[in-house]
Amino acid sequence: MDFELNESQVMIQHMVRDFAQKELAPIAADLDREERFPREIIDKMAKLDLFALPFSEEYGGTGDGYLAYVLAVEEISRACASTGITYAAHCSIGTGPIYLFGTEEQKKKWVVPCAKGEMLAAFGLTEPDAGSDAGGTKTTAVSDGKQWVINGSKCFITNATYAGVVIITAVTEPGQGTRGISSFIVPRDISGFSVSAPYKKLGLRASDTAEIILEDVRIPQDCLLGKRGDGFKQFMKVLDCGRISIGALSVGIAQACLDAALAYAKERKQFGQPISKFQAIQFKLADMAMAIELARLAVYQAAWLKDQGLPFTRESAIAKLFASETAVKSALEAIQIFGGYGYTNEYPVERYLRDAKLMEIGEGTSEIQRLVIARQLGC
Ligand code: COS
Repeated sequence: MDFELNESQVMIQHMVRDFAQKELAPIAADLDREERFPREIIDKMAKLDLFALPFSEEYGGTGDGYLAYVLAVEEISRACASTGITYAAHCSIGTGPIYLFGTEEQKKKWVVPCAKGEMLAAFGLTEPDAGSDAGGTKTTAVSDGKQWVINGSKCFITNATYAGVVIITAVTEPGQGTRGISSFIVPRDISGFSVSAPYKKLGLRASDTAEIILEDVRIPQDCLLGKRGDGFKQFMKVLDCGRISIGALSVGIAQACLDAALAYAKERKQFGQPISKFQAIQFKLADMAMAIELARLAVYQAAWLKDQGLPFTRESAIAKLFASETAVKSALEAIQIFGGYGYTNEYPVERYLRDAKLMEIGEGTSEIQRLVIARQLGC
């Protein structure tokens, strides 16, 4: 068993850490306060080929694989989780479905610009009445022989405002449950497609989340992704991948909590010495370090399994669940170490808590992850 990252993965990790700490960390608090989507940072990330990491060279990628991409998600999120979710939603669940299930033509048309970072992608599964029950999709797609006509709405869609393409699910065979759902590639610039104003969120405020409304949207027949009726299973597979990136995002946030809390504990003096000298604080820091290390191992293992072409449904759910709960706990403990200062926006730890909370909700709540793990156990 080899736990070492290879030379190229270490290089990517260091390059992204350097970029994120120099260019992103110093502006993360302002982005959050201004609720500003950092377009210029996205362009810089594209120049560094970060969007290309998980995709093969024939489709505009670098061929570095999912583990390399996960290392990048972690480092970006350690500096700014809003940018982390923008990046992860684009690569794993936005571009991922076309990369996994698209025809050669669809991949050339959509994956290539997405991998180059020339276009952002979004994933449209969730609806007002279909959240954890992803099979409850109400959006419909009806074929008139020449085109698909789509009607419905999708909510909580990351990157909705900026995406050039959205992959959505819609019912094509009513009454057939999850087997009657298909998925479609919907180009953004099309009549009947509109996006609401962004949601006002607790955290991840510099990321874009909005509702997508589809009113008699007509798309060509060749926008169907994979086989008719396969949409639900495709999206479950995509979520298996996406959950690894949410795990990586969580590890990044948790690491930022530890970084901040440790630095503060060494500086802050009470009773005549730095508070890091007190066991009460040391135990908190030790527990954080332990949980982060375990979460990181779980995330890397799931990514590694995916890169090897091995099953990873159970591992990705475990990684997402454990890492997201670790992020929330780490943020709470970091605030406790900062005391009253931690409760103010003078320090970043209150933002870390607000950002971390979404990790327990998005791409399947903690309760859904437990369900997935239990089913994998054969329950
Ligand atoms: N990979 C491949 N196939 C899968 C799968 C996976 N990870 N998970 C389920 N499937 C398949 C099943 O094998 C089943 O196939 P058959 O029709 O051939 O039997 C089919 O999909 C339906 O599965 P199931 O009966 O388990 O569906 P449920 O409606 O019970 O839903 C859960 C299962 C709850 C796990 C699913 O709805 C889910 O993950 N919900 C959360 C959705 C979510 O994460 N939402 C947030 C997204 S926004 S980013």
